[in-house]
Amino acid sequence: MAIRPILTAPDPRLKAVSVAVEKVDGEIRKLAQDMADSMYAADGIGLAAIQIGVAKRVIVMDLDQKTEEGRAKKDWKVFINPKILWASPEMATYEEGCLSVPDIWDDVDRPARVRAEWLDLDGKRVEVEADGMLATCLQHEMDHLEGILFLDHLSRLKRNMAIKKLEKAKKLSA
Ligand code: K2U
Ligand code: ZN
Repeated sequence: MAIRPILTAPDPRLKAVSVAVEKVDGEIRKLAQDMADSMYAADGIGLAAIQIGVAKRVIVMDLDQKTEEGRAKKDWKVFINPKILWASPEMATYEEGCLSVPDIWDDVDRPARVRAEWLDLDGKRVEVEADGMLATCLQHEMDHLEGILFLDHLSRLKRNMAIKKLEKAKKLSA
């Protein structure tokens, strides 16, 4: 159990391309637990390992809606070495935010449905066709594994304005 600090943009470490997990072992299970602890502490619904500074292709997610008392049951899922096998031509738009891009939200268009595969914490291969929030969040987190933030999908003007706001916030909190 360890809540680890979440990197916030601008930070060159968030641009790293994460490396594949060779073996799903105790180290990866501890990393996944720390990621889940950090995600819940920040009230997020997803987190990529790079967001806590670890450039490994690991994502955790808990899309269950929170109740007043917080999440009724912590039912987080782990996605190791995720790959998108197919993406629909139809697109969907969600207002996205990011624990690494505090206080900035904007609409992002992404394929509405994706077929993806990954390894679970037992090292077992899973393949699912996802739509809705799972499709969006999975694509958002997989962008992180390539060093891509949702800001990179916005217009140059919006992205530059967001970076300026983030730089100012960092200076004020330094
Ligand atoms: O990478 C992340 O920080 C994960 C996002 C999950 C997400 C973002 C966009 C679309 C779907 C899922 C966060 O965990 S959830 C958004 C958020 C952002 C800041 C504070 C709290 C929650
Ligand atoms: Zn994010």
